[in-house]
Amino acid sequence: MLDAVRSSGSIWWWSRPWRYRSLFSQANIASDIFSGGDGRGDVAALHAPTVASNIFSGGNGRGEVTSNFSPSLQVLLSLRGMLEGPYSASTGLMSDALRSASLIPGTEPYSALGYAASSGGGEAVGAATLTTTGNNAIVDWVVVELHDNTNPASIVASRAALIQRDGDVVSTNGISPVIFTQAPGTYRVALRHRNHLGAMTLNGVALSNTTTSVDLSLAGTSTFGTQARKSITGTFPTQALWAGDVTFNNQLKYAGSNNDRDPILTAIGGTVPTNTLSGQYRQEDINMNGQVKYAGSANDRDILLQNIGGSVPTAVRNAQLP
Ligand SMILES: [Ca+2]
Ligand SMILES: [Ca+2]
Repeated sequence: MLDAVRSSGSIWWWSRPWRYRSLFSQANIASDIFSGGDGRGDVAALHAPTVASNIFSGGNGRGEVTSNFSPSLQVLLSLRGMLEGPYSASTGLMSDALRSASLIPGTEPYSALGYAASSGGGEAVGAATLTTTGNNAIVDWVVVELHDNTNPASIVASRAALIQRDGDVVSTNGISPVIFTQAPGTYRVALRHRNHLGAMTLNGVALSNTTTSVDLSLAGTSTFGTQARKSITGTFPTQALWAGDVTFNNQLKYAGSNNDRDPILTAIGGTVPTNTLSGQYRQEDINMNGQVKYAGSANDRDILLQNIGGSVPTAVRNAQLP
């Protein structure tokens, strides 16, 4: 920018940059600001990323674009719970034997079990997430459901998620709260697992795009129904989901049609009860140690028998879900 001044027959040139800097100091101003196009403040720098270009021609005006300040249609849930099968009351942690044996599938197993997700389904976990060890190591896949508060039989959203050894239920990155694409509101929260009985909060929980915590391992968190969880005693007492639903039909059954015991015997060959089956990710592996076992120490059948009452083999236990 040079100005010319004629003085005493000579031409003198000098720079005057300050004049232009002071006028246009803001970044990203549209070049057509004085020619009918977008004006100052309509560009991205002023938090109006989608202002309509027809601002001066009868269309939407500044501040009328809905994307500017609308709330997110997301709710974040920090859920915690325990699975009886892998839980140890002496450590307060669940075993991650399935993970350490590289048996946890990369894609959620619930679709293949016939679970009809109301949303979600097909969630996948990266191999790196399954390398974490310690308290936050991944134990298995679970399903988290949001139920309608006034009509709790209605599942309004569901997501497959991961559960850590210390009970935290996290999204597929192994760390974050579970996110639902759902309007903020009050929902009952249910936790389900492929061979445990699911449980749901008795009360509605206000969820929003700020993380809300729900801990189903605490006795103080009331649950829907009667004895929805198993009360485990020991050094680290907890409320855990009942183990033993091999058939994933919301019922523990030891004898009779569609019982949960026969598949264990069938899995190990069907005839020799002392056989074991190792190194597989199976519904019949109730204690989730990577081994299907019908008799002997740490077998998968005794847990089922205990959970239907321990003495009357025809007794059943039903999941307390609406
Ligand atoms: Ca069952
Ligand atoms: Ca087992």
